Amino acid sequence: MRWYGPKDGVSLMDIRQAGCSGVVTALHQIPVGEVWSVEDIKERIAIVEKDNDKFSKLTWDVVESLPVHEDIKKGIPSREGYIENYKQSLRNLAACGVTTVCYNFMPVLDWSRTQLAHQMPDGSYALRFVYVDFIAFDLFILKRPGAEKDYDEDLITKAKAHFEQMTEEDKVKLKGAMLQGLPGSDDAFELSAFQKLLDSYNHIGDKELRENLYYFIQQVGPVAKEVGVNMCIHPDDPPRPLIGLPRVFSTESDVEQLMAAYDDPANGVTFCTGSFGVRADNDLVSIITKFGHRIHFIHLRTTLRESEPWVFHEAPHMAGDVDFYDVIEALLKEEQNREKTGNKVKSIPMRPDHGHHLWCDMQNKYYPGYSFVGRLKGLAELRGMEIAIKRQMNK
Ligand code: CS2
Ligand code: MN
Repeated sequence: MRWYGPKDGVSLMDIRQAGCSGVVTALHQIPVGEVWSVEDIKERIAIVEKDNDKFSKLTWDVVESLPVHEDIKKGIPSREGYIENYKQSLRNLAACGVTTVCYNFMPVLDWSRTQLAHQMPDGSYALRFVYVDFIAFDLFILKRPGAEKDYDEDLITKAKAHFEQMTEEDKVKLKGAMLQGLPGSDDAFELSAFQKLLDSYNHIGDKELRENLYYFIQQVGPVAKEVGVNMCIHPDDPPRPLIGLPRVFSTESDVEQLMAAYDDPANGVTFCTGSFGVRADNDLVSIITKFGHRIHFIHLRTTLRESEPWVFHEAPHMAGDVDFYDVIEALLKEEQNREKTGNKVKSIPMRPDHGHHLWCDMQNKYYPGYSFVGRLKGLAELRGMEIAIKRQMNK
């Protein structure tokens, strides 16, 4: 399970008792771009392992994320210093034995939803993305100059009508959801500062962002390889350009291009079924079959596509568009293959990713999508399915 560190409402004991042997965490307190020192890394390891002499063992298995500074994404000269810092953080993590490192390359925003608390039929709350909400935010709350050219006319008309019908409370919620800030951070974006960040990307289109990503991996990849770190990029969420900003890791073709840009296992993928799976044109099993040996980390969750274009919510793990039977079987086959291919990581770390906020989760303050019992429910179902498929495969 993901753990946001000592200030997370979920405790390490909760995670242990959910049946986990590893945590996914990051040093969220260190500003993006600065080096993660050996001392800070060791401090986090000591916290994670603190009760290992009394109870079953917990270890820090995956870093999520070692964030990439915006200057690297923009490809401006100051990126060189940030790339050097990134390499140093990789060396330090490796020296402490933490060797799976997730990152992403989404400009400005990380994952985005227009609703952080969409009520499900059973009363629990899910994350949801509604394209007209999003367009309404862009045009009428943010008022981004030139935004109109990014949308079809009929969608703009719909968004306008929709915005006019929204209550003030809905508008505040929409703004809050869109500006919630980066995962693990307590600082939301402020509207004008947000627009400034967007402006700083004016010269960056799909082609430039792609080049900057490939440059980044070509620079840090050899260091990761040398020190034995498996880098794994998280796909864009949602997997499409947003708010005038390009996104370049959303499809199977994006995977293929990035894997080729630095063709070494150190350059790998976080296989997030929720992010890839929201696009009907992404064939999840095909991605596993072709690039399984480059998958170093797995996120299992699913969305349900409600309507086109781009209306989806995060469904119960077993009731969305992702066919987990097929996906888990393909992943287990990849793990079996590793016996032959000599890949040193035999069991790929997995986390259940986002979950619903259930009533029992309401008593605690959790980060959106990262409640405890909601995720535990997903994890328990996934684990049951994994065990059953394993039995079936070995018959
Ligand atoms: C989540 C994110 O959107 C998702 O699928 O897993 O919290 C993700 O972890 C970050 O965007 C990048 O690592
Ligand atoms: Mn994910």
